[in-house]
Amino acid sequence: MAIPYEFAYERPETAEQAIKLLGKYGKNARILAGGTDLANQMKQGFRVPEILIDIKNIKEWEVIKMVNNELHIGSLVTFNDLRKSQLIREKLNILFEAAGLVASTGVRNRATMVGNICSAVACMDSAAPLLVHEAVIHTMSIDGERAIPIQQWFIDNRKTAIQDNELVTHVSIPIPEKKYAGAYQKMMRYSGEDLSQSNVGVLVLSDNKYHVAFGSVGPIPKRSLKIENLLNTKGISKETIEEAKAMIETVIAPITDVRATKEYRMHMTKVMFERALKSAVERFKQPKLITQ
Ligand SMILES: Cc1cc2nc3c(=O)[nH]c(=O)nc-3n(C[C@@H](O)[C@@H](O)[C@H](O)COP(=O)(O)OP(=O)(O)OC[C@H]3O[C@@H](n4cnc5c(N)ncnc54)[C@H](O)[C@@H]3O)c2cc1C
Repeated sequence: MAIPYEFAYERPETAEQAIKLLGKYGKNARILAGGTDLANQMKQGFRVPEILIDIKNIKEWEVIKMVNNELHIGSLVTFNDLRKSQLIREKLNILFEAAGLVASTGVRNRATMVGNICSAVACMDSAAPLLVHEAVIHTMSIDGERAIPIQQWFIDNRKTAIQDNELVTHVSIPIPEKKYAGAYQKMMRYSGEDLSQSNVGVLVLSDNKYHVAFGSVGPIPKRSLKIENLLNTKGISKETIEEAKAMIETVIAPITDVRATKEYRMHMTKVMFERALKSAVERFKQPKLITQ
């Protein structure tokens, strides 16, 4: 299916050129990264921009790097870049794991992590890992720069805190000073190219602290401070895990759609939470690089 209308196309070489164009066209412009979501949205008429601003020539945004105690992931970093990065494998094992479960190699070669959180479709795979790691989204516009904590980024299904004249330059993730380990669980109808029916991320930190986030089971992915408080205060035991699983009923709000019923999502999210928690605890106790 072709895109059934005309639009202008610009490919700026620098961040300054890109934000100037965005400042000029505002809500009539769309940033183009990998295009895996945007091309479909334009074909279906869900997005009808006057101009596409293709950012792929802005090489500084292809980078994954450590800056002091933060890991920075540029807005052109694809899911396969994440998979190839030793830094991600060593420092953000949960994101490495989630990236490997996104679609297929072909899609992962083009799809960026930043495009994923800008599309903000509830079933996205990068949200739970970024939520448990308390990532910060960095934006730029002709009015200046903003740093938005990921907890404030997702406003509704497909709606984020970004303004019409802003683009995302990178995401920063603070690396905990002490030992930590994460685990990600994704449920899909079949292995391979499918969106998640439900997903769970768990991060185990030193001093018996836990971060827990859920995706695909409500309009926006979210962290549950309630479940975290329970685990932080009572520790991990068979009883607390059962208590936390019961609590999930009050935390998530799954719907029935073509991919699963709400009852199945609710049941399986509890199962996946337990698997993710146990796996993260195991990795915390016996750290080793994951390969899958
Ligand atoms: C067949 C298929 C299977 C898929 N399977 C999965 C899956 O299993 N899991 C999953 O999570 N996702 C999946 N996806 C969706 C995933 O490919 C996208 O969400 C992707 O990550 C978006 O990145 P992109 O670079 O392609 O963004 P684009 O399509 O270029 O852009 C997406 C949106 O983000 C905006 N945008 C992009 N970059 C910026 C920026 N720097 N600043 C401001 N706005 C920006 C664009 O304007 C657009 O609105 C799948 C897609 C396809 C086609």
